[in-house]
Amino acid sequence: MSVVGIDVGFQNCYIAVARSGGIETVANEYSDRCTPACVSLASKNRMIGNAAKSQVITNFKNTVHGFKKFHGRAFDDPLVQVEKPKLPYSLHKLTNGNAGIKVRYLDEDKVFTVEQITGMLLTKLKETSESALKKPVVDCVISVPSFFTDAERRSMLDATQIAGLNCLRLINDTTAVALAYGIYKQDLPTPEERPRNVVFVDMGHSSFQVSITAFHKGKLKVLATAFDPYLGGRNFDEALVDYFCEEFKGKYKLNVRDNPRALLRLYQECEKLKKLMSANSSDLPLNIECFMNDIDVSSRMNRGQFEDMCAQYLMRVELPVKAALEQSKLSRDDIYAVEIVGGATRIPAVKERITKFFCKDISTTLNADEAVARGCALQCAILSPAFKVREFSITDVVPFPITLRWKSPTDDGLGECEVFSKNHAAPFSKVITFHKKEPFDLEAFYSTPQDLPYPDQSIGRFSVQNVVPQPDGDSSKVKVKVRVNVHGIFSVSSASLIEKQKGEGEDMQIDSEPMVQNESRAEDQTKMQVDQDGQSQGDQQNEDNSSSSKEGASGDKQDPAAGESKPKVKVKSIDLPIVANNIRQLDSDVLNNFVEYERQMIIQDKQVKELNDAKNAVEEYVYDLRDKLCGMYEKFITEEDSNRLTLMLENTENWLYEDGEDQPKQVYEEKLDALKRLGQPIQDRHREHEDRPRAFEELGKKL
Ligand code: ATP
Ligand code: K
Ligand code: MG
Repeated sequence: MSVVGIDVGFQNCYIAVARSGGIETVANEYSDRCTPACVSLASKNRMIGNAAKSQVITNFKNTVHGFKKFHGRAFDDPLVQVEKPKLPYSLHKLTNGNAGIKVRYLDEDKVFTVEQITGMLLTKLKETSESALKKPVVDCVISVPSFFTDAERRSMLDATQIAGLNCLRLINDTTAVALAYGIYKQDLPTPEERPRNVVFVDMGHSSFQVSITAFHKGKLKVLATAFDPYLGGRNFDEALVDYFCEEFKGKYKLNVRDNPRALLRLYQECEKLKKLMSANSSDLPLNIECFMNDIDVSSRMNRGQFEDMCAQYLMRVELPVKAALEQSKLSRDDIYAVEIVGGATRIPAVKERITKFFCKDISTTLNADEAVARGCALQCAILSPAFKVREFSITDVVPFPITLRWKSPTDDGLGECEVFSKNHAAPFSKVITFHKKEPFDLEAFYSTPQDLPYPDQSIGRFSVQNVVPQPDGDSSKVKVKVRVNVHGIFSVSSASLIEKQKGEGEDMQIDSEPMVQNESRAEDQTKMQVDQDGQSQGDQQNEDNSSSSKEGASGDKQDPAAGESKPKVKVKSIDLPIVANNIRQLDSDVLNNFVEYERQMIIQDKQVKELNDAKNAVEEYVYDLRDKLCGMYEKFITEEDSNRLTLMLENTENWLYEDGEDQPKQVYEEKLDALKRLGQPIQDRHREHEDRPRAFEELGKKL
């Protein structure tokens, strides 16, 4: 089992793995620990990560970035419509109404779903972790923003499956950071002591998240989360881009927005300038050569101007911070530390706003770029039975309240109740008791559409089937388990019908208000229960799907229907099937097709890579041998042979740019072999010569 944590950022992705006893962030083949969230499609292959980023300008129509926000969204979604005109690539409405990404790939027009694009990115991240760990990677933990709704989380999980990953947990960004902060702290309060409350702030490229977390020895509990899903580093880039577009219109008569390439370059330069301004408050230049219509442009900017320009964004920093503190019901004095991560928290004005709000210096003890990935890897290590790591229990929160509404075909009465309030502990299961004579539907939805950063409040419809009256015609007691699972996804996870046995008292509660009870066991205890049932701990996340008919339900004790004085009666519980509808998730056959297609694309990329490697090997050999012929090999070949070989090398080089430009792999391999047959004897003579004195030396040492 692999221990891998992945931070899939809007702009930057990081991977951390467990290796030789510790958690470390790993670098990709470019020796870069950051892999850009970028995928570029081409006529023969795909480029992903750093290689794709270098195509952003040259192949802008087919280079996809900034897609994280499209997860689980329809093409007509207002957010998608706002983003669309800013994208250098095209979006396309899929038959299911979702937003697809239209590109040219293998010389054909193709539309990919966002799950496929993220799947491609994850394929790359999977390969990077595999080469770091030198073994196949399947199990992992991946981070998502804390404000992601069910649809977005499900879409993210679909993407992990497309990449052949098994995501053990989708963990919220700020919760991963909290784990990275807490797990190594030796001085956390004991259970009797007051908790240590820490604020975590993460401003990335696209969003701003805040959480307040209470720590005790061996555990953390998130008290509150708040966010601005639309505030991040890119807003600051955009402010600069807007400014310079205006300026260049007047100064150079350039319409930058009409030229996608120029606009993309301006974005890149503005981001660089923004970063420079974080370290430097003086006037800084912006120079772009041959920007548009062969015109070089130049301008200047300083931090003061920049902050004025971004006042509207800076104003928004305080809001989630304040909201989180209010929800946590703590005062500023209860806060032990404010830890900031995320690239955009490096903007001095952003830091100032946070410092000012808490009247407290902020800490930067965590690695701003890597903390999320490290937290993910730590969570993966905790979940892995193969890896020894300090136990640390995590209680997260439900970001948006969830309501359940029910009705059955012949019922006139509709009912609803809020099953999970805002900031309710998660993961968590509850059992709701209904009294029903026939199958019924449960409609789950987010209760507060005005706070939801998603246009549709519905979560799904769950039909509880096979409900029948009792033999005496009475309603049956139906216990329904609702759950927010480890990924933060809601479901009606199981239902059972409790058969009345002879001798049981009459049930007076008929089809009235259902009874909600917290399952008597919290998440950690659920695990114990699972163990008792003879399943391994590793199966815990599959618990949702487990179904078996058991004698006696464990939640029964608190049920008032079974009166306290009555002798304990045996009840039989029968599992009921649940059919989930309107869940925003890919159909399994569609998903399987995507999995298969991804595999084919991986093979295609591998073939292209092998072909390029074979071609490059010929080129390298030509250059290497030519250099050596007039250098170290000079004494080991006759002048005549050397001239002949040099000519041959020159011919090969020309061939590589002409007929040899596009040949099957085998042709390059044969070419290389032919060259080596001539080069090898020279190399051998040289080596023999070199080894001889060394052999004498060795002999001398021995004597
Ligand atoms: P998200 O969390 O929204 O999904 P992300 O995780 O990809 O995005 P990060 O890598 O945390 O984002 O941060 C990237 C942002 O931080 C970019 O806008 C980048 O320009 C900005 N950034 C990085 N370094 C600096 C700096 N020194 N000064 C200002 N901004 C910076
Ligand atoms: K990141
Ligand atoms: Mg991030």
